[in-house]
Amino acid sequence: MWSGMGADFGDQPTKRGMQIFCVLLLQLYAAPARADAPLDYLFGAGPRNVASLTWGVLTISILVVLIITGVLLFAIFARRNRIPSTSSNERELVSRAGNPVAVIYAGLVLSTLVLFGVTIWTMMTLADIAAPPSTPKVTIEVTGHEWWWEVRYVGDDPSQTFTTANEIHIPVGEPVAIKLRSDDVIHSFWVPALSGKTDLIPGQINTTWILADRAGTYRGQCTEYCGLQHAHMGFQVIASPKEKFETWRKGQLRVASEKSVGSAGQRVFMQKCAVCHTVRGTPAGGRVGPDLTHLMTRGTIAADTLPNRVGYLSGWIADPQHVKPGSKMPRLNIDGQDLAQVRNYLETLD
Ligand code: HEC
Ligand SMILES: [Cu+2]
Repeated sequence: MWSGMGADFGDQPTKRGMQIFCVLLLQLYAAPARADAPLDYLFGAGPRNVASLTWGVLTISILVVLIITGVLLFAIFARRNRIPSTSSNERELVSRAGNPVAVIYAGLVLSTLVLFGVTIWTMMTLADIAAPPSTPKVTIEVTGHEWWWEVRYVGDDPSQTFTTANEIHIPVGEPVAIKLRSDDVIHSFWVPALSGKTDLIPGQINTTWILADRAGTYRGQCTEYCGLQHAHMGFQVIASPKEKFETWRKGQLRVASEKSVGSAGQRVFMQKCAVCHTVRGTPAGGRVGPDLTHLMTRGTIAADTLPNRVGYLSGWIADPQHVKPGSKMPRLNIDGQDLAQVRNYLETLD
């Protein structure tokens, strides 16, 4: 009976251990949760030297674990065989032939050298990425809000400046300066494939820079716990070739489409939404929520939480608290007709 229980107790932790191990392995190797916009720092598109450092330190660490495990196993099993198993209580003294302390010195010297090397490599990489390789031509101000990102492109003059949300477009192969502010609590800006983390601190402007050497969509995420919807405070960085980026930028500089000026949907918007949302070129000038002037050019809504498609958009407007409980956009008790009209209006904002 005892042995049976012993087996039970012995088995479970091993199984659990295996499960955890497998999950960790999967985390490393499985396809990212969103293949179209991976949250991935091992195969990034940012500064090469950071990736080399990551892989280098990872390899060294794995080697150290393997070597130490090997030496430990050797010590356990090789020794065990050499000590004659006597049934008496007499134990043979461990002999100290040669100079066993030399092994300790060798270990100390070796690990000091390796650690010293890694420290220097890290310092050199840090110094390398402290400043961008060339002066950034594009400057973006990113403001953290609970729980979304305001993104402002700062041009040479005000006519070249515009605001959008949750989607940062950058030209490929060029460093882009990012100025970080917060409107409420501390957030943290992280695009794993492109850069390290930088905090957004109320009352302070932190700066960082990003560079994508491949076109693509990279996911970003707030990584400083900032309240209820912290996990749904994502964004996307979309890196495209220079001309494509310029086309996008020019598109965003326009004021809102005039397609539905004076429509029923716009009236509902002015009544229920304009206190919080801006639509440039119309009287709607609220600053509590994201700028919606070109909402339809964005791939997702609610900080990379929902795809920007008709159904999700209606669902969001009808009940944002269902999608992101605690969100600063309240449930507006909007009836079916108003909902359809305001949604139609939003769909013209391209
Ligand atoms: C009290 C302020 C407030 C009001 C009123 C309000 N919103 Fe919002 N809205 C927000 C905030 C804040 C967010 C960001 C929520 C988030 O992602 O956590 C938001 C997000 C959105 C988004 C997603 C935008 C994006 O790019 O992610 C849409 C679309 C939207 N609101 C439409 C509307 C419409 C339509 C109305 C009127 C029926 C409305 N809102 C009324 C504050 C408001
Ligand atoms: Cu946050």
